Amino acid sequence: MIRQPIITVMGHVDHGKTTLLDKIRNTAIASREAGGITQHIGASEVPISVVKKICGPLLTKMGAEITIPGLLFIDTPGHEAFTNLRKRGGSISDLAILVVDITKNLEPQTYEAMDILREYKTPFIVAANKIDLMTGWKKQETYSFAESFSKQTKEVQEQLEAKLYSLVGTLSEAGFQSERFDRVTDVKKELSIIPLSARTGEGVAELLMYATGLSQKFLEKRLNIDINEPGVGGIIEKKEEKGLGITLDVILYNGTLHSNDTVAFATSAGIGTAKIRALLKPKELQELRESSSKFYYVDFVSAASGIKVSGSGFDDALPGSLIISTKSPTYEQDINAELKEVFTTDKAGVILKADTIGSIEAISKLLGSIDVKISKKSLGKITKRDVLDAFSMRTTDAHNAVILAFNVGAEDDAISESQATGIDLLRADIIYKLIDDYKVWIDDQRKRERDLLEKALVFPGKIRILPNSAFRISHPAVFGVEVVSGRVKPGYRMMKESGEIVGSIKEIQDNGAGKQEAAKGDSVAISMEEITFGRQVHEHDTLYTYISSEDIRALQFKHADLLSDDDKALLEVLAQINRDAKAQR
Ligand SMILES: Nc1nc2c(ncn2[C@@H]2O[C@H](COP(=O)(O)OP(=O)(O)OP(=O)(O)O)[C@@H](O)[C@H]2O)c(=O)[nH]1
Ligand SMILES: [Mg+2]
Repeated sequence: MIRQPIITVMGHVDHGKTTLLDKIRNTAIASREAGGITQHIGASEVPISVVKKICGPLLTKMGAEITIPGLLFIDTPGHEAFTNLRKRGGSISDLAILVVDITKNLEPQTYEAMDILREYKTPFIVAANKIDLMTGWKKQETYSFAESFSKQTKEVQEQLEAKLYSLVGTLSEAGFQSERFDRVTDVKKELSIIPLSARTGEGVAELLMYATGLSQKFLEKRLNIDINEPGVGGIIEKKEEKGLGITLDVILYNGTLHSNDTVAFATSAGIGTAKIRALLKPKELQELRESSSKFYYVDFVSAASGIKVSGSGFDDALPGSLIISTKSPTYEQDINAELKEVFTTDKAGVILKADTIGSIEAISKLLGSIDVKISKKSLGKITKRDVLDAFSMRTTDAHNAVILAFNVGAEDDAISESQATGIDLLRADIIYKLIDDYKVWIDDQRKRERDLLEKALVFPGKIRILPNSAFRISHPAVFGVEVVSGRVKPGYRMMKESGEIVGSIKEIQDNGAGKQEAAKGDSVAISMEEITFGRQVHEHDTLYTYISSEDIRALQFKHADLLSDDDKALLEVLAQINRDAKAQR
């Protein structure tokens, strides 16, 4: 049997994913969403009859006989859900539609979506949405872009072409060759851009024609399934439903699931199993994520399908996990393999917490791509144990001692422990934001380390004692100096050109105010406890910071990035003084 292709709609927030599906289904789900934002993964089946009605004669234009029974669309709230639908051994999404608001071009989540699509080698079509917002656009009563476009004025057409041209440019910068669909010569090498309006419907015919045609032409093998096989799918959401208890929203992508099957899935403690009590299917063109009142009970369901599964024992099921009928002889192996792959960690690294297996998987991949190691991955709130584990990572590398948490809160004692230990908790509910926060954190960390290092290191300095500037002769001696090169700080030991150490700087003052450092060009007063002015030091004397030969080498080779050219030259002078003094002794 040929199953329906699973087509995931992705893209930046508000670019029109749900509205596009509404147009295809003739529903109005987007307008009912709280805050106008999609917060759950959706799934809905569009039978081929509806596709045919929208496309008309266009449908056969791609030259393939249409045998697929319809399209199973997955609506996503941004990127996160997408990886939830990915399973070991291949993705359950056969094809994707990347929705781009043509008035805005590419945005962060668009890029993130493209990264994910590239990573999983998922073929996709670009829907250049909101063409009706072109100034002067005259809405036409048609689903066909070609027809509507031909009826627009030359100015409007040019305006749209310019927008598309810019889109092609940014897509190319992102590494994807693309063209307006009717100019694509090889669909395997170039992305097809379909200009459309989810609001008016113009262009939806071409979109469906491409989605159907590409599936039929290139995915046929993949869509061939044996419905007698045990059902295999992915858990996209776990929800409490009135009268049903904890239910699972599942995308079934292989085989058949029966209403009396026992199914296995991943839990944080390993493999869990539960007996299905009821299988509920949304009616045609209805959304899986909508209220279950629009569902009907079925005895069995075959792939591909979005279904709600109810039964007792799903409480521990991890969203994002595989769900497999235990009739499958390999269910244990399959789930264990998945758990192992997702939860494999490094010996040393940051600590990752997330809400679903899918997000653990996605964030792990993204962190891996910037060479960040992870020492612990787990689901759920940040616990005190996590903070302690992060703390113990300090011994490996200070940059490992941090917790990255996606879409989860923190236990109270975890927060107090983090404050006590100084372990930072980076929390975000957008994946790329979490990664960005981590990058910022690392930069801060490096800067702080550098500051600390700068404080701890002794840098070269050369000062000259000013004439008529002795404020005090001794206990301590206080006199004016000019910093000729480098810098001096309280605590620095000073020596003469001969290498003889005269004492250390006690304080630096500038017009009566204490200073932590005086740099080249500054004239300041310094105090030194051990000397008597006029005896060990005199007007016009030059003094140098004493730095041991080993420390000079350490500065030159390990911390060269902290040195100016002047510093480097002065270090050479200091090294020479050390050598001469040693030869004298
Ligand atoms: N003018 C115009 N507005 C559109 C079009 N498509 C969507 N919109 C509007 O854009 C806004 C966002 O649309 P949604 O469909 O909710 O966007 P979405 O991509 O599903 O958003 P999330 O699911 O939250 O990521 C709504 O106000 C829509 O009415 C279009 O083609 N033309
Ligand atoms: Mg939406």
